[in-house]
Amino acid sequence: MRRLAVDTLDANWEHDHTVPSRTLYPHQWSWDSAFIAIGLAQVRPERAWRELVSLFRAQWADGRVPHIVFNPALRVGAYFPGPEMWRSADVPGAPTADTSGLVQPPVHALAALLAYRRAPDSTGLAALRRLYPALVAQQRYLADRRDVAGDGLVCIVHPWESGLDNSPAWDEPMAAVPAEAAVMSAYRRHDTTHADAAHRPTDLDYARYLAIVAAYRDRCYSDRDLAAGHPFLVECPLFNAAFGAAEHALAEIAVLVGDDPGPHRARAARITEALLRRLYDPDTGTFQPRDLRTDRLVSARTVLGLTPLILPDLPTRQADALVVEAGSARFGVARRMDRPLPTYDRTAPDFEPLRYWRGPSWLNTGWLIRRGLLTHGHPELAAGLRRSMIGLVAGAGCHEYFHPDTGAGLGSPAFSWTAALLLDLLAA
Ligand code: 9WN
Repeated sequence: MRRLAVDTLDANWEHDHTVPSRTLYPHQWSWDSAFIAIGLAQVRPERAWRELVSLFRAQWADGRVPHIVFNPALRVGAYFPGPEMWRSADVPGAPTADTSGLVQPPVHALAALLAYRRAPDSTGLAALRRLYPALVAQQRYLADRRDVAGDGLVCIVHPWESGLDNSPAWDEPMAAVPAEAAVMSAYRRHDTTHADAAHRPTDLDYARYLAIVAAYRDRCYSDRDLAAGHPFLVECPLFNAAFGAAEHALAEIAVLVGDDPGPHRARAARITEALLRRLYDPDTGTFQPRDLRTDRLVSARTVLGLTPLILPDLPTRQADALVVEAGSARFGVARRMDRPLPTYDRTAPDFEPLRYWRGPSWLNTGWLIRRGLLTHGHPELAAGLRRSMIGLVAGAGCHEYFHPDTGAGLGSPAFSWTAALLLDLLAA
């Protein structure tokens, strides 16, 4: 299995980064690079650092780390929507490379810390020193520009920023975005030529994705006065859990590079406190996204709500409630799991076992929750989840995601973060 994972990562390596998939996603993606670096650190530490450094080379002057960095060597149409839709070159402060204008969950500081711990040598320390100011600027962008509600949490402005693009968590806020599926006849979707359309987001989803991109692009990706009219404004539990975990990781990195960890610890505590105040729902015992356009928590129970378990300072009461939710029939985490962890409540009437983030099992969400279970003293549950995830790859290979009942491989068959996180799980 280790061999398969290393071969997958090697085949997807592209001069200074790893593509998530040669067919579906042939450019560099932000949070993919973080997960990939965690796995590369096990087998090719030098590449782990190049992966992160190349991504941060595309950081914007305002500190945002773009969710896609386009490879200029690829043909027009290699991915949709491509650079012609984003037009980053027109925006002051954007890098030389073409990029998107969105961000993804900031799991990079955690990735850098884990990569260093795996190979704590002088090369790693030099890379940490180089990355540290960029990681701090990434957090500062999110804290200063994206705290739309002024409550200490980051607001995402597009479902793509969550990384769980078509999660049922976004159905309520997306329903308010005006768009017609018919506009898609003017475009050529690239994803449905490489994957089954029945497994991917719908044309109506894509019409809304494009409408939100256009709204953000037409304001030159400025975050000023977003509350006054941007069509999608949501506080996501996973994004904010990553935001808090990044401050915990930065506190440790600060010690290694000779900076003061105190401000990072203080910020981490404030983020956990804000998550508890704004996104924890005591009635359901889980975290729910908040739609800032209605100021209401969305009701869908998705795997996003379990991810604040990665925060070491989550109080016992809420951590215990999340463990109960994880172990419920909705998610089925157990010492011996009979089925893989789904991305959505498997008892919900609109659970879809084949469609992308609306049911299938993905290794990155499982990896985060396993980490959270270890952090909060549940090694047997963490071991059950680990075995289940390794079993998925043993049965189907390094697929992008897996059928949440049968474990059959779905999406791209050679997906980089599956390979990378498998390497990390095998070493754990
Ligand atoms: C849009 C690359 C990315 C992941 C996301 C996943 C998917 C893109 C798409 O692929 O999103 O960003 O085209 O569907 O949802 O989490 O980073 O692997």
